Amino acid sequence: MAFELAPLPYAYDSLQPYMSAETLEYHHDKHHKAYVDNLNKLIEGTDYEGKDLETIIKESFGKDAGVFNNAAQNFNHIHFWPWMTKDGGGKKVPGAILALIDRDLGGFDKFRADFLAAGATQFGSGWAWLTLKDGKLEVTKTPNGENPLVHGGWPLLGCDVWEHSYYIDYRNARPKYLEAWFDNLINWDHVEELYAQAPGA
Ligand code: MN3
Repeated sequence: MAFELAPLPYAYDSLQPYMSAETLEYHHDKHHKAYVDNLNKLIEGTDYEGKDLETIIKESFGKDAGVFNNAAQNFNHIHFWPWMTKDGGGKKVPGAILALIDRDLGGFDKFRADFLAAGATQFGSGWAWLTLKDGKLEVTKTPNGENPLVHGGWPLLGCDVWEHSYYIDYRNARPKYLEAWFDNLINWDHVEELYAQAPGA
């Protein structure tokens, strides 16, 4: 069965003023849709057809760039929408996650600084991540559509730092976008859900 575009879990204007309706209309309806459509076209009639998204991502990494890029970006965006919520962000971290941040990342403030730095220093398009790997949290960054799944990790939180995610609202000011995103939009409930789903958790 072909992959379908995951619906945006809120109204287009619900993340304003931190992310505009125009950004979400383009980002979800054009960019995410294109990844899904391209993925379906590329896997039709191949061994990938019928496999689940994570399997396709892992099997195509380093082998089939077109399939990989579109499959990974579909996965990343399926989570990017619920990683954001109106009135989110800031220090509303659930206790269980905060305890891990304290244990592995030197506390909330250092985690925030490291996450923002990862996003700001990713050269060109990519993602900043809070990743669970070998039972420990890490802050990482990846280029293009790459994600922690292909590096033995499990993504708990990711911020899209492709220009299509911020250029309409912030122009070239990626660090401003990252700060606004982190402090006002993060949906920690989805981070907690992913933590509960982590392989081996
Ligand atoms: Mn994107």
